[in-house]
Amino acid sequence: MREYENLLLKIEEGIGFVTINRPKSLNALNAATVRDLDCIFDALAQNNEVKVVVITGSGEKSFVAGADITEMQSMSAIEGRNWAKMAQAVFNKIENLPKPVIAAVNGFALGGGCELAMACDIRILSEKAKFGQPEVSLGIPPGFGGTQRLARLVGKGRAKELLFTGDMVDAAEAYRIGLANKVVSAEELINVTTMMAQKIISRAPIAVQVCKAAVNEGLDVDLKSGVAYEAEVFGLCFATDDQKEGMTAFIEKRKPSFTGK
Ligand code: CO8
Repeated sequence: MREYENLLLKIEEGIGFVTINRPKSLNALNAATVRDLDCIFDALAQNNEVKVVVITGSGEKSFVAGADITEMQSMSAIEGRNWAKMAQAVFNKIENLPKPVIAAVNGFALGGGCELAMACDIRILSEKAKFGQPEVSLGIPPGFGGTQRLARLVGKGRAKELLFTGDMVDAAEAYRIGLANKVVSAEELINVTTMMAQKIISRAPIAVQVCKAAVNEGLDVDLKSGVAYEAEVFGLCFATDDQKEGMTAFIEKRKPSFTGK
């Protein structure tokens, strides 16, 4: 895989660790970083060695402190719309990657950082994490999916409060309102995230993949269409070796050994 200007990539035991690496600006997302994310997620989708992706931020203070304000300051309306569309396409790509993506949120997840974390499947927070959509203090609304994904995650009323006030919430509050799956100490963050990734890797990969697709598809359609989609992918899994292995192993009272086929 190639070198990235503002991202670090480490692949270890099936986990692709992506680190946003602009610590001097608290890992703010400039256009070059969003382009890097676009390329890296294309590469991760194709890389069979990678089963689960983990995204985190460089340094101890910040996951991502938003889109880069210095780059946005002088944008025209058309440039603003194009910037939002470009980043939205990349975040949609992350959300629909056919592998689980976990955000290990090590500090500030503000604006575009909160939106990036919400495009991931699972969010594990350090106690130091802080979430918020402070865009209204800058004269703009969120533009990387925040108005949509926040409401889907925490509900309409709480999303509107966070969007209208621009307030930050700490990790405990983020957990309470459903923005976080787990909160752990800063020291434990990568270990706990790795353990969850390893557990997911030990399960049947195609089954995990179709779970992700079914949840994502289902949330965009009515319940009847969602459960119909579920029936299709459920049926499809009976054509896999892993379904035979999983059920045989259960009956033989042993651990399954999945191949992803
Ligand atoms: N963009 C650019 N630089 C940033 C950003 C950012 N989002 N956040 C922090 N930095 C820089 C600071 O300017 C500072 O640089 P320097 O050392 O050169 O002065 C450095 O990072 C360290 O930051 P601070 O000194 O401010 O650190 P503090 O600990 O005092 O404060 C905060 C940390 C609270 C995170 C503070 O930096 C802050 O409020 N940052 C901005 C947070 C924010 O408003 N984020 C939302 C940005 S807008 C956005 O994400 C919209 C996405 C959708 C766009 C739609 C397109 C049209």
